[in-house]
Amino acid sequence: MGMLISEDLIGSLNETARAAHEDEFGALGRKLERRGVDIEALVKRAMAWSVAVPTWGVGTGGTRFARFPGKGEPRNIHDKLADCGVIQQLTRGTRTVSPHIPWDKVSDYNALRQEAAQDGLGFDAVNSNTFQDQADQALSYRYRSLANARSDIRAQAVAHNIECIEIGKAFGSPALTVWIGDGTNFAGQQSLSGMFENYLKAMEEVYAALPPNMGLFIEHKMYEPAFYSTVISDWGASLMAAQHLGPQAQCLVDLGHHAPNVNIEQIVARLVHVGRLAGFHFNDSKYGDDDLDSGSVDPFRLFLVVNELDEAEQRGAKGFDPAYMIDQSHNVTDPIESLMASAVEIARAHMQASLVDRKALSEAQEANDVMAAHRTLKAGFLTDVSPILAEARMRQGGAYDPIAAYRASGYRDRVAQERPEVKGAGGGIV
Ligand code: LRH
Ligand code: MN
Ligand code: MN
Repeated sequence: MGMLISEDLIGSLNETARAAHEDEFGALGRKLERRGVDIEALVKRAMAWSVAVPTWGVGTGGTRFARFPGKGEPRNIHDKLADCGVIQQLTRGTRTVSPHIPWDKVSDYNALRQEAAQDGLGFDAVNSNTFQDQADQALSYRYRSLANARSDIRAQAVAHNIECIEIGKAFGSPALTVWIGDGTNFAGQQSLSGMFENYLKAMEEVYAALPPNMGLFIEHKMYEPAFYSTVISDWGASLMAAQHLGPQAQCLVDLGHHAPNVNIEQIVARLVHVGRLAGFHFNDSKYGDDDLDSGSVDPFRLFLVVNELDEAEQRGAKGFDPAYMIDQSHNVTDPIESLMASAVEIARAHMQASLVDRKALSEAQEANDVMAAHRTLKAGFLTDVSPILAEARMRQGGAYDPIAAYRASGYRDRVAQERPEVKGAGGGIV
């Protein structure tokens, strides 16, 4: 691994925290022992956990109204990989990155794979982008892409996705993720059924270009940028498309892409049941696709979703192998800090879910003992698993407190000397 943050610094900060950590880790170990749980097994489980970081997440985000650039923002994919390397070095729970094409376009993808490996990183799903126009593009996506009424525009969008599959092969990516902004802003603008049929025809061509070991992840979103109708608006449309296309197509759930208060954990359960859960884009939200930090608004909802995943894993649900990714936009924080905090919160939910006594839960459910069932589930959520997470990080060379170590390292100031300030404000998500 590249020396992004001094290992001596991480080590000395960890030593300062050591006595308090050991005290707290010991106390938690004894508490769990009384519940018949071996803390050592949980530490191993925490060490094996990983969530992918989006390359677009390390840049300062923005909204439709403005973007306020941050200090030392990454200039290109090389800087983004370095920032992702820092996140992995300190948290040890983000072993892969999820790239977005053409935002991360380079001339040699094999070389980029080697570069990432030097920072201890591999590649997760490649994301295609037909929701924006690029400077060198022949035809506009103004009236949308894979579901466009015009076959030449659909063909251009198909060709881009096939190029992303080729890039994914060079990266060793497990999947191509396709999210389209296609839809309409006016009633009558397009045929609702015609758009879906055009989408399926186009996606058949994309699917046909997949190598046998690559998945096609279909990401639904209720609205935005289309505000009257969206082609792949929910898990129903997503599942229909996946089932139409074939076994390599699966449904990706972005936590922010649903109506407020939708029971996302139940969507997870349904997609697990049908063997089509591709994976996740983790974030948090209050109103819509807010792309806030994971666990920052409603950690209990995050726990309930991750609990469904844990349950599926523990019972060995058929074909269950989801890809976990973060998908957030950081507007008022240092993106590295937000991504580290989020990675820790997602790992926390994973540990809390791992603590749920599945046997006691199913016994309570069978006996229709509602309160016992609820209390059994909640016992996981209410346990402070921080010492397990810290132990898992430190055993792998990570930091006791990733954000404190990052701040002490002066990394942002250091890279700001090489990365010129981006002037001006504009809209957009990256
Ligand atoms: C769409 C989305 C999708 C994109 C990303 C930038 O809202 O969640 O995953 O690829 O944002
Ligand atoms: Mn997403
Ligand atoms: Mn989104």
